[in-house]
Amino acid sequence: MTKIVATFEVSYTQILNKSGKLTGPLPAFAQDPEKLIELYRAMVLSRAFDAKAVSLHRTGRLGTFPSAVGQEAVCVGTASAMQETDVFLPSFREHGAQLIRGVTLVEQLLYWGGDERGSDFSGPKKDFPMAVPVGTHAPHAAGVALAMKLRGEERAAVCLMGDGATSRGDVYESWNMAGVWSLPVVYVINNNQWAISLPRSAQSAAETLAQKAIAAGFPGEQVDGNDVIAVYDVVDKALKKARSGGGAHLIEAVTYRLSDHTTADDASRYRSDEEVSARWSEEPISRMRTYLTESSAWKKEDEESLLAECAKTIEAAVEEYLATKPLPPESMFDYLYAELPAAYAAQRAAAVAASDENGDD
Ligand SMILES: Cc1ncc(C[n+]2csc(CCOP(=O)(O)OP(=O)(O)O)c2C)c(N)n1
Ligand SMILES: [Mg+2]
Repeated sequence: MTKIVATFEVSYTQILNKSGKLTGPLPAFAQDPEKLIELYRAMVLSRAFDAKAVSLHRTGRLGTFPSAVGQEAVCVGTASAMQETDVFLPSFREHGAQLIRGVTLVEQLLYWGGDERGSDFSGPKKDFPMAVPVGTHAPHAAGVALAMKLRGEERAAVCLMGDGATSRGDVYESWNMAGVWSLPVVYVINNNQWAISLPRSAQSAAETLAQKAIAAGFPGEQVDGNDVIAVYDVVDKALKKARSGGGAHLIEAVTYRLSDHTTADDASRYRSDEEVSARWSEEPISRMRTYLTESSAWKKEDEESLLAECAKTIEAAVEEYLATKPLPPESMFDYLYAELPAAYAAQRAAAVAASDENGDD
């Protein structure tokens, strides 16, 4: 005898399509145009900051930077659905989300400029610093969620990662524990179709990345990652469920990386211009602007003043960043160990001596 012992389905949610038309009813939170304008403004600021960061890198004033052009709705929708008391564990392409969490532009510039103080957030003290090692923050997210559960708190952890991260062993281990212990954690996959030069098709033979959660015993779903209303809505529901004891959830936000992987990459070496230009028609900001404009909530003058405001905010942050006195070179030894191992003590002393010799103060 053979019988079916398990079946599963993976849903895909979209509310606003690429032409800025509604494909389903607006969720309650989105009935207030002010809320939609807030999401739109955050996406525009994120993109403007992105462009500035890339030009700072090009002119030698910032380290390698991972642009998130085209993926603003994933970050803004996810972070906007979070409560202040939730804990955010980002990977490295999440400046749009960190902005909403209260990490300042200056802190973000310091981080990408190689200054440790950029990870000492003045805002969300409990949020984690960016995880540059791919997927290593997923087990941390399960640990954070376990602590919340043991303490009986109504909070949740949110872990954002890329499509490539879903192939990592530690990510599977994290999902396994999140399922077994029914942890208050929401995993959001920013599926931007690429892991540097590796396309999604070569990343996994699974039909969706969302279904990987089902093997771990909790729901996985897809959302249009270029639709900020839909991203907010599915993350909001998953978070409410997680906070009230309903366990873990995985959301695969389907989007596209319109930029190079980082400023150290040249994506034209592995993908065609045609592919990229076709994807520009799906990006999240213009569809939202179309929707707001057509529903008379947004005018040309609003757009102009928003762009001017973003430029001013960013310029002020850049000025403060560039005026920040760098930490002394020996500081690189100071934040890893409670007590510096002997082998590094000599290196630290050499760094102090070298900076004294160079006249650094
Ligand atoms: C453990 C580890 N292996 C390799 C790398 C090098 N690396 C940096 S980003 C990246 C691809 C990540 O792809 P994805 O998870 O899809 O995130 P995306 O960059 O597309 O946002 C790789 C392999 C790394 N940072 N960490
Ligand atoms: Mg990716």
